[in-house]
Amino acid sequence: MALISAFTPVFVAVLCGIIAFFFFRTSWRSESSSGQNPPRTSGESSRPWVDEDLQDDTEISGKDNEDDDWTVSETENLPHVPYSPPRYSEEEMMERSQQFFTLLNQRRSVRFISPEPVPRDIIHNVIRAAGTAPSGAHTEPWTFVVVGDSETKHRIREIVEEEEEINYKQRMGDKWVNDLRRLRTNWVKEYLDTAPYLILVFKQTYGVLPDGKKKTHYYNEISVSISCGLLLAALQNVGLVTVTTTPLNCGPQLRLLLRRPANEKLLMLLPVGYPSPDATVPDLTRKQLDDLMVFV
Ligand code: IYR
Repeated sequence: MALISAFTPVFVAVLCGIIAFFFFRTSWRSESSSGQNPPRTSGESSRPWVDEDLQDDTEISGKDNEDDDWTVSETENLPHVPYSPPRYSEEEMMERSQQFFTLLNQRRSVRFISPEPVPRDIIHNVIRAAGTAPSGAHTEPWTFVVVGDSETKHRIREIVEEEEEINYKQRMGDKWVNDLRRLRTNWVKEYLDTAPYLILVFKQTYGVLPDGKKKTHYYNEISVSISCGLLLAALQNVGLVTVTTTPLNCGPQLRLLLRRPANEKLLMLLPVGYPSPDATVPDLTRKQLDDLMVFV
């Protein structure tokens, strides 16, 4: 008994030491994850689908580029003109809205694309349609690179498959790979060879004027994403198919291959063509109106 009470101060000191050790270790950990330390690489990221190459804040007043020469837009010299688009009767509106929904509801992401050629003028028109998208301050921050050359398509396939294999095996993580299992996707992308065209959509993170000054491209990612939506609708309208792919970590290599400038970042890669005669798609259903709309 006497021995225990003699050791009590020692026990208390050791206990305090252990508690202090765990306390400081925990608070150091929470600090390091609160943005004080350098960002984690995509391999360790909790959001592995956010491509590192696409993370930029050039549109926030170019704050990372304060030394650069940014232009200031001219003000008030743009004329405003009358606008009167077609006006339909309510019956026509009903009919047109129903038809448009039916058309878009037939769209599916198709991974089996026929090599059958597609007239180039049709590709020109669908890209014109995509280029009608609204954009921040009408900056039109998009570049659509159309690849029809077989060798370039094959090189793109090699780059994408090499990165995608690492994505599936390491970067994406078990949960993501498991979530995709029922869609039967993997890193082998035959459509990158077979599709008559690959359309690589780049967002311009800023513009470069003829005098070399930079121009802010507000909301460039949202603007280009809207243009991609219009492009998908335009393709559906002519009976062509595609699959929206965002090849993770391939942007820089593909940008160099296609000799695009440093202000352009790959947002989406769309293989385009007719579906293969034996094409299949997963038997998915869409949400009903009540599940996707809230009316207030
Ligand atoms: N980019 C990969 C993985 C992939 C991710 C999502 I989210 C999909 O809906 C489908 C695939 C690929 O293209 O295979």
